[in-house]
Amino acid sequence: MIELYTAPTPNGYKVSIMLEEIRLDYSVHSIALDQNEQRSADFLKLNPNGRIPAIVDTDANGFSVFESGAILIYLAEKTGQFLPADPGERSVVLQWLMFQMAGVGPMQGQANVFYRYAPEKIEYAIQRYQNEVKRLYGVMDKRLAESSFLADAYSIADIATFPWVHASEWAGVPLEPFPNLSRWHDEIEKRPAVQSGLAVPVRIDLSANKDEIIRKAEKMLT
Ligand SMILES: N[C@@H](CCC(=O)N[C@@H](CS)C(=O)NCC(=O)O)C(=O)O
Repeated sequence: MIELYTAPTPNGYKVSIMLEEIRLDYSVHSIALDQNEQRSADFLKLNPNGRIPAIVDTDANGFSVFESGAILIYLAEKTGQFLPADPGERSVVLQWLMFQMAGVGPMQGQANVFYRYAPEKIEYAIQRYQNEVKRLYGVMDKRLAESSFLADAYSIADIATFPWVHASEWAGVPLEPFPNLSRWHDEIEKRPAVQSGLAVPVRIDLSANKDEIIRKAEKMLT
């Protein structure tokens, strides 16, 4: 059994989608980011970085894993799914996973902060991060013109990237200029496991709950 510590954010959805895809038994611990539960002493034992997601594998003597990319690799290796064994094929998956972890996530996260949450709107910072997200989306759009998925088949690279692209509007980056990325997004969105994963710990409608989400994010960022 996997214990998942999460919140309704793109990094959290990566792991809930993965757990739904691999059909592993899991229980959910919802972490209230606006109450700073991610910085509590108990949670810091699981993730010294004080961020969600984190998992505990009760079948492996309570072994815990933090960093969403490392969690996806752990679960893929544990179940032999969504990360090929062949060194070349595996490397392609890991290249796109690293691209997400080091590029799309951090840049889009900062675009969210400066475009959505920051009380002071700093035009230079908004442009800087939105333009970087657009550049990264362009790289994926080109790749997806010649490939159905980021790697050669549906993999943890797609699972890591989908929740961020799914929330592109929140960062003020529309998907229309990226037709291949849009096609990829729409196909992945239809997967039943993806729909179930997006409802963990609760399904959030970003546009309907805009003010509340911004208020909660402001609390977390102080
Ligand atoms: N590199 C980390 C990033 C995790 C991360 O930034 N999580 C955010 C939610 S998406 C969080 O916990 N934020 C709480 C905070 O900043 O205090 C990962 O991929 O797991």
